[in-house]
Amino acid sequence: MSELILHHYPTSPFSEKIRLILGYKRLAWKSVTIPVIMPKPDLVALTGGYRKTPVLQIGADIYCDTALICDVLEHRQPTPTLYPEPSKGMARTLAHWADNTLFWTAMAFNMQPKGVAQMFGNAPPEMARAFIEDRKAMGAGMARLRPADAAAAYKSYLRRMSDMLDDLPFCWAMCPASPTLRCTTRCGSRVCAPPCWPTS
Ligand SMILES: N[C@@H](CCC(=O)N[C@@H](CS)C(=O)NCC(=O)O)C(=O)O
Repeated sequence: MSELILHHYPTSPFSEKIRLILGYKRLAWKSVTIPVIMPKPDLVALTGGYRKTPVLQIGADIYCDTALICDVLEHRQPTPTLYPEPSKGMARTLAHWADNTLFWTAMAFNMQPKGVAQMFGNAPPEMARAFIEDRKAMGAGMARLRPADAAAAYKSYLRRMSDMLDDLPFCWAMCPASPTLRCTTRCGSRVCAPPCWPTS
């Protein structure tokens, strides 16, 4: 069977989602570290133009988007499952919410000046500027949350997740919930940085 190769970079929350799942399923994998910002000539040549992170390669097959990558890994290694009955539908619904609503709210919250200062604290200022410009170009035309709205929504989401998790390792106790949810939450509390996208 062809080996799993993950194209990723350490600080990417969506990559962390897949790294956690690879560990959860005890799958061996090889790592290719890709650039955090454009240009990414090797990656886009491989994907046919897709620039986002991560990308899974299995032989000559390339899988973009972590929802698809989850299904591929679930098929390859069904146990332990990401989608246990009877909460299979709930797990997918939670993952979709975490990958979209929660992720973008966390990004809007973290991209405020204090968050950016924290993320790029020890890095040269050009690095922060290049990152912000790259993500602005990538998100051109996207609706953006205002910082105050992002802060209010994010706090509320964190409270809800805390209520759901309580003393349990995962949401709904027996299911691994959404690793993105766990990773994004850690980014939100500034343990893991940087977020991927600016909002202003
Ligand atoms: N829906 C995609 C979102 C992936 C995504 O937005 N990844 C971020 C990194 S965490 C990204 O691509 N940022 C821009 C980049 O890496 O060039 C997925 O689930 O894979």
